[in-house]
Amino acid sequence: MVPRRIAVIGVASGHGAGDPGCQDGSEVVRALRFLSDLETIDDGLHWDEPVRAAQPVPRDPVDAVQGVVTRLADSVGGHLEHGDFPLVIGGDHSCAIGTWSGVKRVLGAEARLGLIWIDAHMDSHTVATSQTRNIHGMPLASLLGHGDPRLTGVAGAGAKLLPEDVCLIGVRSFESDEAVLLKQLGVRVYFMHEVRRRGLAEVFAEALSRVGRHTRGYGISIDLDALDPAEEPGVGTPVPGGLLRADLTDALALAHGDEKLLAVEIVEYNPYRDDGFVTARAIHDLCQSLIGI
Ligand code: NNH
Ligand code: MN
Ligand code: MN
Ligand code: MN
Repeated sequence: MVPRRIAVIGVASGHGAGDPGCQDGSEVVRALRFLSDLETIDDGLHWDEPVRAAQPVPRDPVDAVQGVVTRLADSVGGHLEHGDFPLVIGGDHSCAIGTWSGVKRVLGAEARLGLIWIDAHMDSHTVATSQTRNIHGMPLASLLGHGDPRLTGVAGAGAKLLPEDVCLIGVRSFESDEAVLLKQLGVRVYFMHEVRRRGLAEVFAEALSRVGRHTRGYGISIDLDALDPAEEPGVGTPVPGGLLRADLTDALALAHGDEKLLAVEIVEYNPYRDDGFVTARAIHDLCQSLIGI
């Protein structure tokens, strides 16, 4: 594999979440040097200054998130164009709109982008269907072209992903409207019960082949609440019955060194709920298995 510099882009925003504590997640990981042993691999690892909302922060959260994700899309796209490997650390999951719109902008209109979405949730609401109105429950719908045009139009109008190029893994908490949308679109959802029955490694390998099949490349979006909260406390919306860290690191190793892996994001880290920085260590372990030696 061509050595690439890893560009870590923190997102200092919780404007899409009910609990905004994740806005400080990336800076805690940076300040406490949880990724420092990855600094020596390949062409090194470099932290950007975090992406934030415009000041003063717009009162409408959709406007606040739009500002964050527009800047993030520019940053991710710019790094890709320079040959860096973007590693986005959230922030709440609404940042996915920026990460993957930025990658898609660089690929261009013709090339398809695949995405593996690892999450306890579906994140496939629109403003019209969401009960909480929290934008971190909407980014996947938005990337598929559904929802508020301020979010679907980031880095170019229209859908950034085709339904058949997307897989969700680890889902166990959702509302009916978002499930109906994904079913209508034909998006493959590996619910937690299927993961438990078949094993994460088998499911993940199948997802990799699906997102790589008709695409130029693919990304991986990891919401830390996919992991089991008994093991990983540092998330804003824990849901019991999740993935084990060891199983996820083993599965992610299947994508290690894959030329078609274009970018990774790890989101929803809430340091205020992370007693003993257990989940910060999970971020390290996930990165290690994806991009370490
Ligand atoms: N589905 C819920 C909502 O829309 C929860 C979303 N929370 C997340 N998503 N953390 O990953 O508010
Ligand atoms: Mn940089
Ligand atoms: Mn989630
Ligand atoms: Mn999520």
